[in-house]
Amino acid sequence: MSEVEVVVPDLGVEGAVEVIEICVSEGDQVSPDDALVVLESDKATMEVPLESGGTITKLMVKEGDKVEQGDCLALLSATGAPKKPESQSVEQPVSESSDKAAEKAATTTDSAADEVASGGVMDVSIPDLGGAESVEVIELLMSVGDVIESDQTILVLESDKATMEIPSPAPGSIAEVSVSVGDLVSEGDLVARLTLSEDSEGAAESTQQNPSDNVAQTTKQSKMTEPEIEDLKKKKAAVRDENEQSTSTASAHAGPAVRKLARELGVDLSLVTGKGRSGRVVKDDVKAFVKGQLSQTAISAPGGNAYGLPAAPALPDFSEFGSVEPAAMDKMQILTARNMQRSWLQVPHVTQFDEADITELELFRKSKKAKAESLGVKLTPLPFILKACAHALASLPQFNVSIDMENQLIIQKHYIHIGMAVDTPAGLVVPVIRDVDQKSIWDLATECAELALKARERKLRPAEMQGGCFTISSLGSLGGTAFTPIVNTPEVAILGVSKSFYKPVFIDGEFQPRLMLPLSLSYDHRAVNGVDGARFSSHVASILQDLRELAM
Ligand code: CAO
Repeated sequence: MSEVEVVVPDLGVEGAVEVIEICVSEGDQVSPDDALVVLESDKATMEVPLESGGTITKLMVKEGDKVEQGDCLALLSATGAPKKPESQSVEQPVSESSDKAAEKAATTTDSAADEVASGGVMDVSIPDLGGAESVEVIELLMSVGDVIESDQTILVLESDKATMEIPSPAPGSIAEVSVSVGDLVSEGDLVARLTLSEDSEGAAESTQQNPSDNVAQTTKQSKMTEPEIEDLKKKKAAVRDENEQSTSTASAHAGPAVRKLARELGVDLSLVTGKGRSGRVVKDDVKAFVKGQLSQTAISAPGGNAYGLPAAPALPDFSEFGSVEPAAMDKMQILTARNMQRSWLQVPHVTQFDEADITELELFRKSKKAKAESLGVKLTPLPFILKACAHALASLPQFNVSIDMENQLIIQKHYIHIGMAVDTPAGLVVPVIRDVDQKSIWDLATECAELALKARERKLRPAEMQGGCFTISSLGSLGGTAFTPIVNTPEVAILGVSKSFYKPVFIDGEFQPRLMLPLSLSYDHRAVNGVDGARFSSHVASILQDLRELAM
């Protein structure tokens, strides 16, 4: 056995590139063609495979290092001759041509852009891929009607060893998409038709136009007929779903080997949490994700599909019964639907109904109206309900947990952060108010209003929607007498609040009109038993009935 240096081959790239993934460890037995590292330039991700088998004796680089041609990546105690003796060395592997192609792809067809007059329609074709042919389209980052800028990536290709981004050669709007994910393409293949912006030789047009504007713009510039416009709209709707998926996958940061593994296992990379450098998804993340999914399946449905449910029958053609109009679900609708379904199927729900007598609370709240106005705060019942729930969570800590069924753990939380369901034009969002137990009613009123406003303006940061222990869903301003809210997993309980109403209550020998607030507490019966469910709701009710209970 001889020890050899595995070096960075000619990458056809100017300057240094980053090591973004190390695919082996010291001591690993490796075979020819096993990936050693993944390198990344501005435009391409390249896997460096080994040409000889043997044992990795030493790794000379770590993730994040910058390397150039000839730099030593690892020492290999090689067994046998390199697989390709004509290669410059063991370690002269890689996708030289693919990488050059990627660089070429990155610079694309500037000349093509020059050839076409602005305001016209331009065919966008696959550029010179450095000789590579039949390269797979793995991501489609455009759909009909999209307004794009020059150099914006519209397509990602992947060969065995390299991932290449294909940028748009000019600004404009996409009039036609000629390829789909999974297609194999070669130099010269048409991928899209681009309606050039009037100022395509200067700055790109604003990308903030709405989809119908885009269609109109395309129509105007390419002089489309009415049937063509209809056809264009249909195509746009058809690609939207696929594009949604591609966009989410595109946002995953992962090398070709990882993407290949994910495809083989049918894993949507956008759902995988990357534990590599800068959130990069590595092979172990994909494997851990699959393991997690399998164990969830085992827990929820031994011997069945994910939930042991029969497949839903195909939908009928509703247009047979009257006029219909299908509309693509947006990302938030898809996410909400998935979360609700998962929680509904995984959590054994029980809903406890109760009523809180808020007659005195409402008198107190109204007595604070002037102060609220002077503070510029709207004082609704919600901050009081938040405070009551925080007190109940502290008194009944079995509600302030998450369940880890995989590891059979109950995770007790020692903080009290409460989510508040907010109805927005874009759908349901749940901002989280931190340390509710430590805040005053005025603080909570202010924060509720600020978070609800941010939610409706779609300005919430992800961190503002994370870390909740419990959720309140208040439909009190709308009506209804009770409902069964779905637990916002991984929390174990949620309080639904309906509209208060007067009812006669028998007190001291006579009926008195009392203002009652309906409470609907749904909880996860794995974490909370029925007695505690009743205790929690009556604890909340007793505080709302008499705020002095907060001091007890
Ligand atoms: N009974 C009677 N009136 C109530 C009430 C109740 N339970 N709760 C609130 N109100 C009143 C308020 O006092 C206010 O009246 P005034 O203007 O006269 O003071 C009015 O209803 C409107 O309140 P609001 O909705 O502006 O404020 P809020 O603090 O009660 O709620 C928020 C804020 C963000 C929770 C709410 O606006 C919202 O979006 N609710 C929907 C939540 C949701 O979508 N849940 C479903 C989730 S799926 O399970």
